[in-house]
Parts: sequence; C-alpha cells; structure tokens
Amino acid sequence: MAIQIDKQGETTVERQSARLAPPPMYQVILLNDDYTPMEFVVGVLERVFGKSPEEAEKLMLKVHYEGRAVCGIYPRDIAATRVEIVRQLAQSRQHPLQCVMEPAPDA
Ligand code: TYC
Repeated sequence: MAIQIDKQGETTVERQSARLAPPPMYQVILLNDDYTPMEFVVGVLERVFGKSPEEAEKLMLKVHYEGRAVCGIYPRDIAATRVEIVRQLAQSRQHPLQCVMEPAPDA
C-alpha cells in the first residue's frame, strides 16, 4: 500500500495490488522416456498436479505418444517446487522420468 499525505493533511491510501503486474508464469512439462512405468506417471500427475485419474491417464498417454505435455502453469516458485518433487519421486524409485519448466507463452 502507498500512503500519501497532501498539503491539506488529507491522507490517501492507494491500493498497490491494483497497479502490480501479474507474476511471470511458467509451464511445467513432463517428458517421455522408455522406462518409467505408465502407472507411476499417472500417480505423479494425480499426486503432484492434482489431476483426476481420468485426466492423469489422458495426460500420461499424451506424453507417451507426443513426447511431452504441459502438466500445469504456475508462478515460478510453485513451478520449481513441483519440478523438484517430481525429480525426487522419480529418483526414489530409480525411474528416469524428466520434468522441466519453461516460461509460459503470453496468454
Ligand atoms: N513411455 C513410458 C512407457 O512406455 C511411459 C511414460 C509416459 C514415461 C509418460 C514417461 O512422462 C512419461 N513405459
């Protein structure tokens, strides 16, 4: 909030949120590989990205057939956290699953 006091002693409180640009957004992308089990990928999409079982299955198959798919679009810190969680889950089961983030194209 910006607070301004003019010469007459009037105080103006300006709501700063109205003037802030929206944060830059990042898309989190899952990449295909030949070894990670399909069920594991479906589980990741449900647990990390909040997808329903049906959405997760559909998205996993999109990655499987097309090589990659966007799992979600988030502010930078949230995107980075989700990429890291996927990395840790994959590592814990020794799967080569790869997840990356990149700036989202402007809406
Ligand atoms: N291609 C993998 C398989 O046939 C399945 C898979 C789907 C792996 C999506 C990674 O991001 C991925 N077992």
